[in-house]
This record gives sequence, structure tokens and C-alpha cells, in this order.
Amino acid sequence: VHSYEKYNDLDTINAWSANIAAQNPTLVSRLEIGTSYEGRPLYLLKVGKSGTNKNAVFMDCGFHAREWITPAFCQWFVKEAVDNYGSDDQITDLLDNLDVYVLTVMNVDGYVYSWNSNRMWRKTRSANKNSACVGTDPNRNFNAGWCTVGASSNPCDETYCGTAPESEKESKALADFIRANIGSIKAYLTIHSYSQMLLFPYSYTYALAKDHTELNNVAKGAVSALTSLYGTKYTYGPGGTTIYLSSGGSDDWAYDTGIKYSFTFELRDTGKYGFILPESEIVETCEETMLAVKYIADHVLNNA
Ligand code: 0X9
Ligand code: ZN
Ligand code: ZN
Repeated sequence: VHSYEKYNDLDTINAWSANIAAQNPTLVSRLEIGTSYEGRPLYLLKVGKSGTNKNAVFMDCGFHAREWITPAFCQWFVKEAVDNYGSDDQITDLLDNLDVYVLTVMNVDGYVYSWNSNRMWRKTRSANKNSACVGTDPNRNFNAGWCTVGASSNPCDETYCGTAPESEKESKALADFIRANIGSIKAYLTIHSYSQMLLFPYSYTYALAKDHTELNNVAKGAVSALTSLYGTKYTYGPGGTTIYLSSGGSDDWAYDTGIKYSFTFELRDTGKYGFILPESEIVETCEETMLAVKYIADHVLNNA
């Protein structure tokens, strides 16, 4: 049975997404943007009131299988939208004027594997030629300095970059959707854990992004909104200096594709529980993260 305060398995998440779209037809619709290596559907929720020429924010969760707090956040975001539209002025204004595309679980095969076989699984579940090792790191699989730094060409490594950019069906489906909607998508938010960081381009080079000053200011404001709720401390800055240099990330790819407001969140915690964040922290993590996401969406609404 589905709960916003627990971790839900993929079947439960898929039943939830069908249901929330059916129950809120004027606010939420569900589309399938492709299928995974193992043949599972990739469901994308479109959240927003219908309108013409709306800009959009794209947000994904569950790139890395073991980062269970992230699909929990994507579900929470949709719940907050449907519960507060019409009563909360900020949410209402956002959804009247922006669409938010929510990919609740990007790496569906890995997520299922992390539930059924290995809680610490990170990568996809695609077979690798001439290797017994399985999977590619989806966040090393995009066309942004692909496989040049902080990524491995060994399929047995956790940061294996794949055979080419978008070699993974899940990466390709995401990139194809964004390319097809590049005229409207003004922000790209990719939700990971853990470290309590808000990162922006670049991660594949130490070079500063051309929008560095604005991105740094938006990150600062978003972090201060997040921290205001429970005092959770976040660091922020370009990925390369704030976390580590690594190439092939979806954030850098989205930015170089023309989406200025491109951010990676690393949610709670800083290592006490790491990827195995207790369910008792889901509500607080989601509530504080909402403040940062709404801050960024507001900035997009007023500046894009
Ligand atoms: O290494 C990653 O993919 C992310 N950290 S995680 O612990 N969730 O694996 C950070 C991604 C930062 N952005 C890029 N490397 N492009
Ligand atoms: Zn991650
Ligand atoms: Zn709330």
C-alpha cells in the first residue's frame, strides 16, 4: 500500500502515478516516454493547469537505484501540487504558469534490483559485452565531456560510462523527451542523494559556466530557503569544485543543450545513514527540499 512517509516499491509507485493522474485530470497527466532495458515503462507525470505556450521545469528522481529518498521526493512534490493547488498562492501561481514534468524513477530496473537483490545497487541493469559485470552509471552516460574524467570505461566499475553517450535506453528516453520539448523546458532538476548539496554546471570541467553568477545566486537563495525550515546545512556551487570532477552527467548535458537553470540536488544526509536514510526522515527531507524547488521554480517563472 502506498505511503508518502515510506519507501514505495516500483509497482506501488506505478499504481500511485496512474491513480493520482486519474483523480486529478485537470492538473496531472501521465505519459510514457520509453521503456527500460528490462522492458519496464518510463512514466512521466506532467503537473500543471492547461494553458498555452507555458514554460516547463523538468525534474527527475531515481537515477541511482539506491538513492531511495529521491523517488520519495518526486512523489511528495506531486502530492504537494495536488493538495495545495487552489489554496496555496505560490503553488497555484506556479502551476498556472509553469508545467512541471516529473520522472519519478528514471532508473527503474536498478530501482527494482535495489529492492529485490542488492540494496546498494547504483547503475542500470543492462548487459555488457565481454563482461560478466552488469550496468552503466546513468549519470556518466550523457554527452557532456563523456567519459573524459571521473568516469570509468570498465563495465565492472560503479561509474562505468557505457559504450557511448545515451547508450542506455533510460538516458536516451530522457534526452529525447527534453530535445523534443527544448522550446519550453527552462529548468532541469535532477535529484540525487546524499551529501546535502546543491550543484550546478560544470562537473566535467573546472571552467565556470557562462551563467555562473546567476546560478550561484539562485543556488544560494534556494539553499537558504531549504535551511530555514529545520536548519539542515547545505553547500552549493559548481559540481567540479563542490563535489568532484565527473563527466557525462545529465545536468551538464542539459545546460550545454540550452537549459540555463540546471541543478543537481544531493539530499540528506551527510553520511550517518547515507543512502539508507531512515523512513523517519522522509517527511522533513521532502518538506525542506520543496522550499528549494519552489524557490528555483519561482526564479524561472520570473526570469525565463
Ligand atoms: O556522481 C554523481 O553522479 C552525483 N553524486 S552521487 O553520489 N548521487 O552519485 C553527482 C553528480 C554531479 N553532476 C555531475 N557529475 N555532472
Ligand atoms: Zn546519485
Ligand atoms: Zn507540505
